[in-house]
Order: sequence, then structure tokens, then C-alpha cells
Amino acid sequence: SAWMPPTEPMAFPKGYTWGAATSSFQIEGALTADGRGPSVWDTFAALPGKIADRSTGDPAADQYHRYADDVALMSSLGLGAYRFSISWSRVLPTGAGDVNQAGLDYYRRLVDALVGAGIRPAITLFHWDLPQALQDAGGWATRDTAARFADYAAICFDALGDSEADWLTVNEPKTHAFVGHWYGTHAPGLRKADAAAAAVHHQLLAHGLAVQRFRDSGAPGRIGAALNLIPVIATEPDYPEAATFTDARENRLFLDPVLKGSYPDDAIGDRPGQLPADPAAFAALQQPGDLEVISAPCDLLAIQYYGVTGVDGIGNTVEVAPTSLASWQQIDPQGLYDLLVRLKDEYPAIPLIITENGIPDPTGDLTVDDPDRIEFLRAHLQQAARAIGDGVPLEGHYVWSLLDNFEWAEGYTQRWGIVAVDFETQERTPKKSAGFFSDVIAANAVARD
Ligand code: GBH
Repeated sequence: SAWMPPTEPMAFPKGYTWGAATSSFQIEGALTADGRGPSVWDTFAALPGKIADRSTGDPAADQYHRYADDVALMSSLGLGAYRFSISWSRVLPTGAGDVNQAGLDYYRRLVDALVGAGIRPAITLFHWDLPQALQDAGGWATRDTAARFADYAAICFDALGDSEADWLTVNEPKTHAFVGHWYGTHAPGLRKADAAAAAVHHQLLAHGLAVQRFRDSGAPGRIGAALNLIPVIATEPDYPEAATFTDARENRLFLDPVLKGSYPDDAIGDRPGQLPADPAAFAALQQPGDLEVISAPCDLLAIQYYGVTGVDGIGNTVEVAPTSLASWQQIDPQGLYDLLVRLKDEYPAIPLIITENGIPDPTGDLTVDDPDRIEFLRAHLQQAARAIGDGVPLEGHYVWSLLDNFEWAEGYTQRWGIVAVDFETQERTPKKSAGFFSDVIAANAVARD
């Protein structure tokens, strides 16, 4: 039976981090400004039939030109933290070689504005917008990309690492590997499970190498990976294997190497629910010492939580919870509690933060009246507070997203912001959920209703 929130407001620990998240390609626009090079998403969005409304990342929410106003908006909402990502191809237009100082300077201005406003930066180094030149050289299917990432990360730590920040190495390596390299509906649009498996290993290697470079840099602050995790519910309890394999593929394939230094042996293969790549080829990618690198001690684990999935006896997805305009999303606040407790129980003690959590508005129309999002956030915050009460070391919660933005293959047809963006005028208007979130922040507590 469903857990019921207490009648009294549920308080969060002192110093709890309250934030909102975005990513570079989804909000910046200005795709050719100041020497930025193209990324795989520039290329992919230009192909016919890939983006629902035939849109591109230009101008998106134009944050490249409007960051100062956006920081003021964050202040007015009371946000304590802002998670954004760096566009690798602004800093290194071809992914390697000479630094494009004008591109790097943009992030310096943004960090300075945030720090000046008392807002802690949470900086993602890779949120899927790989420089196109690196894709042309083989992308994440090749090992060299991990080394290029480490060099890029070190440049960012040197240039921007002087103030306290949280650094996220790779955003949802699973989504980039699977949706980009196996399903082919995200950039770079490949449809090869073996490429997806290689992209898993090389992104995780990139994560570990970046953690090492972060320690070498002596930068203050913390570092970790941002993993999207999803409770898998077996809908045919007599035939649970497919759900177990799906859990391996969706969750343990990423958690185990980062936190335990080993890959699970049941995530890849030709059984229902597995990533259908060649296990021997995957093993052959791994060089001695790789798993030590990948499991380099982190300061935090960043979790992105959108809901659960049901899996039947032969590996089909089953709807077990209400969906949203995003048909893949099955909303289950209690699943967040279950996930947090599982992480506490099954993985070594590591501080946790939720770096994404949200829903799209029910239609793609511009609106500021978003009761569904308020109920979604309220219910998830209650489950987070409940988990903290049960000993989970959860330290913060970021809403996805600060702004309506370019929702990848869905273009501008899904609005995920707590702040509405009119894409004609770029006018920002906080939705009612922004007011709700502000009130939670001010109280450092979530009420029952
Ligand atoms: C996050 O991913 C992203 O980090 C963020 O950029 C994005 O805007 C936000 O969520 C909202 O989508 O190919 O149909 O099987 C969320 C997790 C995991 C959702 C992969 C889509 C694949 C859907 N994503 N999933 S499908």
C-alpha cells in the first residue's frame, strides 16, 4: 500500500542543495558564436526526420546571450545551485588541440555570475554534444575519445575550478550509448549494439580519467558521474529473469563499475532484457587497469530519476504507472524512495544528489499553470525526505529543468521548465511550479499538500 506523508511538513537537513538543471545544447543557442565548433547534435538535428518539429538547437533558450538575466531569475527563485553543462566544442572546436578562449570565457562569465549571486555551480562536462570532429574519428566507439575527454576536462578544471563547485563528468552515459548508438534516435544516430557497448565502456573510462585529472588539478569542490537510474518491476513474477537482465542493463552496468570496480556479468548478451552486443567484444575493449580508473573514488553519486519501468517475462516494456507527455516516463514517486534505499544498501557509502527530476507539461503549448508538475515535485520531495529520514545520505535535489528548452528528438514539443520560455520572444515567465519550489526552498521543507 502507498506510503502516506505525515501531517507536519517534512524538513530537509540544514544546507540541503536546492537547484535546477539544464544542458548546453538544449538551452544555449548561439551555435556558431565566438568560434564554437559543431557537435554531433548540430549534425543530427540538421538531418531530415530526426527532430519531431524539424527544429534545431538554434536559438533554443538563447542562454548564451541571456545568462545574466537567467542568473538573476535563479536568485529571485531562491535557488542555491545551478547545474549546467559545458559545450565541449565551444572550448575545443574540434574536440582537441588549441583552446578557443572566447568559448571558455563564456563559462567563466557564467560561473562568476553564479558565484557572485551565491549560487553554487554544478558543472557537467559532457551532456551528449560530442564535437563532430571526434565523432568523425570514431566517437565514443573508440578508446581515444576517453583520452580526449580527459584533456578537455583538465582544461575546464584549470580555467573554472577555482571556486567551490560540483563537477559531473558524464551525463547519463546510458542514454547517450543506448539511444544514440543502439536505437539511433539520438545523435550520433547509430544502430549498433556493439557500438553502444563500446560507448558505455569508453564513457565510463572517460569519467574515471577525468576524476584523476580533477584530483591532479587540486581544484576545490566535488566530482562524480550523473547516472539515470530506473527501478525495474517484473510484471510476471514467475519469470523474473528478463527484469533482472533489464536491471543489469539499465542500472548495474553503470553503478557497479563506478562504485564497485567491476562489470556485472548479466548485462550484455542475447537474453531478453540484455544489451544485445557481443560479450567477448565488450571484454576485449577492457585493458588492464581500466576498472581501477573507472572506480576512482568519487565525492558523490548524481542520480537522475524520472520513474520506473515494468518488464514482462520476455523482456517487453509494460506500463505499470501513469505516463506523461513523454511516453517513456512512468511516474512513481515511491520508486525514488526504493531506489535511494537500494543505493544505500547495495553500494558503498557515498553522498547522493538528485541532479534531475521532472515532467513535461501535458501539452506542448506555452503555459504557466502546471499543477501536474507541482504534484510531481511535491510527491518526489516527500519521498526524498522520507529516504533521508531512513538514513540515505541524500544532499540535494535539482529540478529538470530550469527553462523550457530543446528536448532532443522531441524538439520544442515538450516543455520541461519550471520557467516558461516563449521561443518567439525569449521572454521567461516562472510557472506556478517555480513558486511552489521557491516556497519549499524558503521553508527547507515540503508540506503534505
Ligand atoms: C534526461 O534524460 C536528460 O538528461 C535531459 O537532457 C532531458 O532533457 C530530460 O531527461 C528529459 O527527457 O528512446 O523512447 O526509449 C531522461 C532519461 C532516458 C529518457 C532514455 C528517454 C529513452 C527513451 N531518458 N529514454 S526511448
